[in-house]
Amino acid sequence: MDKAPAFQALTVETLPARLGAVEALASRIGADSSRWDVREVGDGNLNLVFIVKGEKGGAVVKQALPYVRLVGESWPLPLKRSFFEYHALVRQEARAGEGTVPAIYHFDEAQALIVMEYLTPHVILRRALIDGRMPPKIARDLGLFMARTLFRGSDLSMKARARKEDLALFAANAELCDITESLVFTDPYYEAAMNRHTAPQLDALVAELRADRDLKVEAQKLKHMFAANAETLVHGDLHSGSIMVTDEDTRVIDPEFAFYGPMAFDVGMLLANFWMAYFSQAGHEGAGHEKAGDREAQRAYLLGVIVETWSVFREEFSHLWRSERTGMLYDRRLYEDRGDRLGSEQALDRILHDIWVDMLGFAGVEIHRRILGLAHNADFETIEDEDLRATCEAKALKFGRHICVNRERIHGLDEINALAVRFEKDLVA
Ligand code: SR1
Ligand code: MG
Repeated sequence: MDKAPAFQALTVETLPARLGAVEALASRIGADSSRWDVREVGDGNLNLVFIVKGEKGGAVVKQALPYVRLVGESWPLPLKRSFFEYHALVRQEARAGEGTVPAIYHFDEAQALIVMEYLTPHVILRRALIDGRMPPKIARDLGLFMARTLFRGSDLSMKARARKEDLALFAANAELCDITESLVFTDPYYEAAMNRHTAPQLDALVAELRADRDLKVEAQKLKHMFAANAETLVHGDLHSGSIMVTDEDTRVIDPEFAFYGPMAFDVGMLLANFWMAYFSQAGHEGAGHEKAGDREAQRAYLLGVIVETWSVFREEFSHLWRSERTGMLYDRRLYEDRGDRLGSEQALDRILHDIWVDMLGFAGVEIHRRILGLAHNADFETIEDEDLRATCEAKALKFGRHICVNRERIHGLDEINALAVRFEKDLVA
């Protein structure tokens, strides 16, 4: 049997010749590869991303590199992450529905590349929020996406053997989990070599957070949960840079960090990114034609998105609990089949309560790592005035600490959003 050719990174110049014979690509964009227009557009931390356009249309080619692009060849990373991304996309589409993730046209494991749908005129959600746009459907689409993928990938829905086999498959995504375990849960809380923060403005606050025993205990407890609670297939990197939007459409992309972990992780990471967008708005006021204060509507929109995302998640999760609970957990024979619907509702309330509490913890550490760790986000990074950026970041850091440490005592969306407003207006010591 022929061996698959060894991995070789694509370039703008080599892509047409190397992929010209891939039928799934040629049939979509046009067979004459000499006429393809190729652009490398990857601005993420890890991979190459090409947009390829031909006479019939366009497609995206995403290829993993054997190292972390953000850092360079000194940080090797397995190509197999592309395999996990492909398998996660397949499962997410099956669980959340067609049109929630990009359609996959072709997967080449040896070349670590996925050919997928070119989403246009979509933009990255993070960019849209920085620009002051208010895509109207994101809360509903993302609430549904999370409820459906997280419920249907768990023992609440899947047959026990199928889930355990899948868990074993994704357990090999260890290096990507290791990135999260280090960069999210540990590095922000000590002077790790690759950390950076806006200095000297944040120095005192950063020292305070690194000396904060309660915070560090919580961060390690959350890390333990992340590593040991293999509850469902999570996306694993569900931030606003992993979502593409138009006003009508929402797509979740980039699930290469997928693994079996806690349901609350995806929810917490997503809401953390909305809260960071909220705290960064002051830094984008006055941009272009806008005057100071012009981002008030954007702030209200973001708090509304947080409320709606959680409400839709909760409602859909509850609906699936009642209609699709076919796994080995909370067996219907213990509840509905013997007329005890209230018992099953009590169990549901408890599960949702646990997701809520853990979600707040994961959100808190995600906020911290984006300001103190290696991988920052554009919401804050694009604020050029460093004093203004630090002011926004400090509020977010304090809010993150509060929701992480006090998460058992925060009871609902009104309370959490009122807290966000108080931190934003500097009304909290
Ligand atoms: C070294 S990778 C840094 C970050 O980029 C990815 O998008 C993940 O969020 C990861 O933590
Ligand atoms: Mg990514």
